Amino acid sequence: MEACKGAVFRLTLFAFLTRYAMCQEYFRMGVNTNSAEASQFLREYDREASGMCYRVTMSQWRFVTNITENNRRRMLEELALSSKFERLSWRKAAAYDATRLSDPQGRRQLMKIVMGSRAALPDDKYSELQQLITEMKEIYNSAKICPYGQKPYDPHIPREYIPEYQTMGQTYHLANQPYQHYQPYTESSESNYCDMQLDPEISRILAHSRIESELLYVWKSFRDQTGPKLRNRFMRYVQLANQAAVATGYRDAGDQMRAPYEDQSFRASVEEIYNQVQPLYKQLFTYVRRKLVQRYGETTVRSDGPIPAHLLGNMWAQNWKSIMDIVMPFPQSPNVDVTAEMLRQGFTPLRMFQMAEEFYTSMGLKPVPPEFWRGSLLARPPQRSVQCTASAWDFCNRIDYRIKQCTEVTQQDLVSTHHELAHIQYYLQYAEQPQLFRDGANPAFHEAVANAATLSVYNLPHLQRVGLYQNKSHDPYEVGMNFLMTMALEKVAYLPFAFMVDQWRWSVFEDGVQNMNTRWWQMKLRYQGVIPPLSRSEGDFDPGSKYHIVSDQEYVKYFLATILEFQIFEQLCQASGHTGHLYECDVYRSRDAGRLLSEIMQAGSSKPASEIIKSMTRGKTNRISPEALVKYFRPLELWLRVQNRDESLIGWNSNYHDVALFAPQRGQADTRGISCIALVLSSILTLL
Ligand code: X8Z
Ligand code: ZN
Repeated sequence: MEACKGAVFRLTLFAFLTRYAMCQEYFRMGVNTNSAEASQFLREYDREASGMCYRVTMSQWRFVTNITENNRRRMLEELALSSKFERLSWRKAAAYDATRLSDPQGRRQLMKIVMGSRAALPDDKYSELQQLITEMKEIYNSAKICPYGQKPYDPHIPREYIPEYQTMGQTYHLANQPYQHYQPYTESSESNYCDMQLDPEISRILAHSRIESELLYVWKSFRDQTGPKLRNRFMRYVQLANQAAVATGYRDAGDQMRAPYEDQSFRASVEEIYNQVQPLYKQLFTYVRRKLVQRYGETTVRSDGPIPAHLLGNMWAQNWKSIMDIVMPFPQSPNVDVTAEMLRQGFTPLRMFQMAEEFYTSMGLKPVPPEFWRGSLLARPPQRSVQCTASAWDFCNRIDYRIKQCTEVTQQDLVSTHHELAHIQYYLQYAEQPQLFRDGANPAFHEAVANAATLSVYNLPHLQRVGLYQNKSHDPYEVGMNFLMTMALEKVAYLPFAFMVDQWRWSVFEDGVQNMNTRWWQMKLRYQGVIPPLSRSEGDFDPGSKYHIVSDQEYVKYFLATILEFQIFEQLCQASGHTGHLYECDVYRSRDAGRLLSEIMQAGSSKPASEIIKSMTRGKTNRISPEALVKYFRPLELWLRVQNRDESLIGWNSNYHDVALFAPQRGQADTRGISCIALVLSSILTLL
């Protein structure tokens, strides 16, 4: 289960960049320099914004924990009110020349209101943009596909993809849910027959089916149900988001999205980090590819080529942990999962949350308030429809904090419970900041802090300390490598994907919407080394298969969070006095680690992230650095190098056929009239 910070309110008023020294000439500011007036405005804003945030968050909570038409309507009404409030506040804030105000915290708050908003657009365009995003999200969320291989017959799927007879009735058993692989079609099931959604049905097939034709079918069908309906709306969205950004003083909407990082060479910084982790990724990639060649054969996976994107256990090839069965380093040693032990000891969702709370209080951090236990939804309620993705909620009144999680008694959910409670801890720690600063130091911080804490929870020493794992007579080296491989499939495999999503989005904002799908696959090939399993065209819109693209959520934060979580974890481990492998560190019961964590969290976004990193690393650096991640995986990297020693190529070679899968054909969506050959050549050149 993926986990997330809940309140969506901040997505509209998303944080921003102060770009301080520059902003006078760069942004059009107002003329009012009266500091007393500005302070008065900010005090009122703080009160009203907190109240507005409470109402919107409550309406969203009611909707996602009880999905009814009525709750949806109320939520939309509250969101409309909050949009009005945002526009009004923007106008008031933009009347000040923030750069001339004497109080630096006031300046920072004013800049936050003005620079993160799209309220500089005229009314009609602002509403159109909001409406487009709502529609795109609805199209995405309502995408459904038919089960594999039965009526209604899809003429686009070649004959060889019609299911093998012998797959009928095969059943996979997952953690708690038996999964029926093949549902024979009957007339009576027609009404809800084509009813498979991304979560959970389609994702489960991609994770657990090992039938190539079935993987291909769901991979393609989901894209057919999303991309083409989203493409034109997305193009208009790009136009309007760019207009809003320019009217606010940015070059384009990508520039505005990068602003909260307060780093003038942000793109170069991110690219440098990517380059530093690429060698590790290529080692992992090369080893995984060999295992896939062994599993699916050379005709499906070329032994020095890119990997077809449907074989990696995930719709976007972003998290490969579901193919651990194919790539496990030491299958004779266990891949530790304490689910069975938790069930044996009679764990319940409530006990899991109490245990996670004790993890934080053992470090001297805050217990959750009574309102948390009263208001949270910790298990799937019977007889009502709920959006089950785990999330942590701050109701903006310094009292009410909640988690929504349809908890099952599994190790995965135990980790998720600690992750969500870390978000709550963050909310509690920065609660005394003004509303505008109640957020992570930059957009990557919340996820990074939550994941840093969970890095401690996953590992064997911790599971032993809390009585969930007894050291059996297994080879500790083999158990360690299996553990690190699971972590690498989740974290290292993810990095190039998390990096490329916004590379693509920024390029669309910057260079325009022509050949969007080709450019998406160029980047997938260049950074991830994956290709589409069948031919794509500009009629497809594969970026639209990723929710964060259509819902206007920036993505590079997940790349940076994955890097930063290891950096934070290493600092916590140092503070706790840990020696030895980083992957074996447990910060449970360390007051010193708790003190450091609370220092990181307390400032919220009142200071630039660089200051927080500098004090966290005791002056060593003020930048996000991948050194700790590389160190964490070093033992696995050494093992991978040995496994890959006979490989002719670490990484991938792409050829004409790979690129032809997604380069536009002559005359198709090639607005500049470049011939097919020229485009294929230029694609190959870009890859070099
Ligand atoms: O979007 C999410 C969470 C909400 S913050 C479900 N995640 C990213 C994704 O799904 O792509 C968590 C991992 C990365
Ligand atoms: Zn999270």
